[in-house]
This record gives sequence, structure tokens and C-alpha cells, in this order.
Amino acid sequence: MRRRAALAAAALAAPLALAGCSSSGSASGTAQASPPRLSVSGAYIPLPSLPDMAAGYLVVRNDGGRAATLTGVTSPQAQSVSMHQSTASTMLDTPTVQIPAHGTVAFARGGRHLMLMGLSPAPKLGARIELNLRFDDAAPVTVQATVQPLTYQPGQSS
Ligand SMILES: [Cu+2]
Repeated sequence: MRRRAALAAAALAAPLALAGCSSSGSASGTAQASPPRLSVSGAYIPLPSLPDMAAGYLVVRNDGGRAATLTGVTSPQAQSVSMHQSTASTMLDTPTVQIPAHGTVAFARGGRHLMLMGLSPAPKLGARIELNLRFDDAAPVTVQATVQPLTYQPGQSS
């Protein structure tokens, strides 16, 4: 009687284990999770009202199975680039930004943004500004941000 119960339990457990395995696929096992795979898209800079200071927006995507940390952004055309988070009343400096596994982080109007200071030459409509994104556990990514009109909304041209 007791043995039969154990067999029944084993029979029940086996398909559950298989189901758990197939539904999580390759993504769940921490030991074998794939390294971060980062890409950046939609980088743009609204034409700034000040000649040497601008906001920058882009989307960072991680197709890897492990999170990555964005540790900083630089540009050969700016003295400094900081990562900011807008709140209702102010902007907070965020020295690092976590990019989750199989996830995206958007720097977009009203939220996260890049703050470019000391731009030289002053940005003109259609110009491209190089941005270098550094990560603590993945190769750096370089993108060209296009200077767009103030009314530009991302997603129109992709
Ligand atoms: Cu800011």
C-alpha cells in the first residue's frame, strides 16, 4: 500500500519536473545563463535651447540571460555626460543603471535621460553625436545620437 503511494507520487512528480524544465528553457538556470548581450537603439537628442547643454534619449536592450550594469556614458563631443532620473520636482543623479536580463531600460522624456554638458560644437539639427556606453560586465557600445526637432517623438522612423 505504502509502495503504491510512493509510485503514484513519483509518476505525478515526473511530468511536473519536465514541464518546469521546458517552460523555463535556457533562461532560468543561473549557472548557465548566457552573458549580457547589449544593444542600443533610437538614440536622439532634442535640439537644445542652450548651445552647450542637451538631453539625450535612447533604449538599452539586454538579450542575455544575466543582468548588466551601465556604469557611465561619455561622448567625444561633450565635456561630461551624466545619467539622470527626473522626479516631480528635481533630477536625481544615477551613477549606475541596471539593465535586467532579457529586458530593456528606456531613457525617455519625463524619466531617465542623459545630460550632456559642454557640447562642442553646438548641436545642429540632423547632426550626429557619438555616445559611448560602458558596462561593468559587457563590452562597451557606441551609438550615434541624431539631433532632432524638439517635437520629435521616437518610434516614427523604425
Ligand atoms: Cu538631467
